[in-house]
Amino acid sequence: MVKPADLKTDEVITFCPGCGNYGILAALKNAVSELGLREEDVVIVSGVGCHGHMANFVRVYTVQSLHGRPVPFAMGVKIANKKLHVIVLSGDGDSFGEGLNHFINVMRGNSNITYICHDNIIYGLTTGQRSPTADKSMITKSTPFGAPEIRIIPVKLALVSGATFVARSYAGDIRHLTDIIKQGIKHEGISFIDVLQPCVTFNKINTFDFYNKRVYKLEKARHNKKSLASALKKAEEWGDKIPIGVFYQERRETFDEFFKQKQPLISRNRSKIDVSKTLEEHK
Ligand SMILES: Cc1ncc(C[n+]2csc(CCOP(=O)(O)OP(=O)(O)O)c2C)c(N)n1
Ligand code: SF4
Repeated sequence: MVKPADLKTDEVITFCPGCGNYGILAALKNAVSELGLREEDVVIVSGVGCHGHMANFVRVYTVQSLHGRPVPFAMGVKIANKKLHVIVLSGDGDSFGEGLNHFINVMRGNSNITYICHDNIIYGLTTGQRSPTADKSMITKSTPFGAPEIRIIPVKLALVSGATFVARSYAGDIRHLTDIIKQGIKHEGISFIDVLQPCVTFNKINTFDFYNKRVYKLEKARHNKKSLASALKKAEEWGDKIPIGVFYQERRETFDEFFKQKQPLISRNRSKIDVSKTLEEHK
């Protein structure tokens, strides 16, 4: 079995000291190791942002795609070879700014993909502009007077978009995050995990201290994860108490089950397929 240390690459990790991304990196490696997955069966597709650099730091197949566009890449990989475990790493800007349409469509399409959002409530890589998950009142360098838009609540958006596994975890609780990622990977269908990820450099509000005082576990709160109504109610909780854990889970026909894909496309016999006519048409 591959150990977390075996999943280290030779790249120099460029996250700021103390960044919440270190916790996500550790939990992701733990999850791959504890599930006994083979490196060659895991594909990470990231967007562009600080989160996107993580594609360089895990020794599995990885693609760093474009800002806001990890979903089309990930779906392409999954369609070509449904046996692979495909994991999207995205940011709150990547997911809910540039990539919002992809987010909604992949949730309702129920592709068998694990979608992890590094939610630091800020644009980290571009040095601290407002993100769609920020409160109206949050002052940033791009919004010195706050902003008129109310915040997007990732868990709520995933729920109303039709996701079949919706969870939240916290980069400061690596054990909890590891378990949630493992559940997400094992889930048949789309699994969405919103990770509370402190950006120690540009977000001075949502710090480790802020979350340590507020997070509590749904697992210990007798939450019924089969009830969409209960999940939506919990999704609205954001104040003195912030829930983490699995909000909702259901089993529904997946993207590839709908298309009755019995075997990965790459294992189909391609020797009798003649594409010369199509190539000719597009000359
Ligand atoms: C199409 C496109 N638009 C904008 C950018 C500039 N850009 C790069 S990263 C980023 C925001 C990153 O924020 P987030 O997705 O939350 O990731 P973080 O850096 O916080 O992990 C932006 C706007 C880009 N690279 N490509
Ligand atoms: S800018 Fe923020 S999110 Fe990016 S590496 Fe630094 S602390 Fe982490």
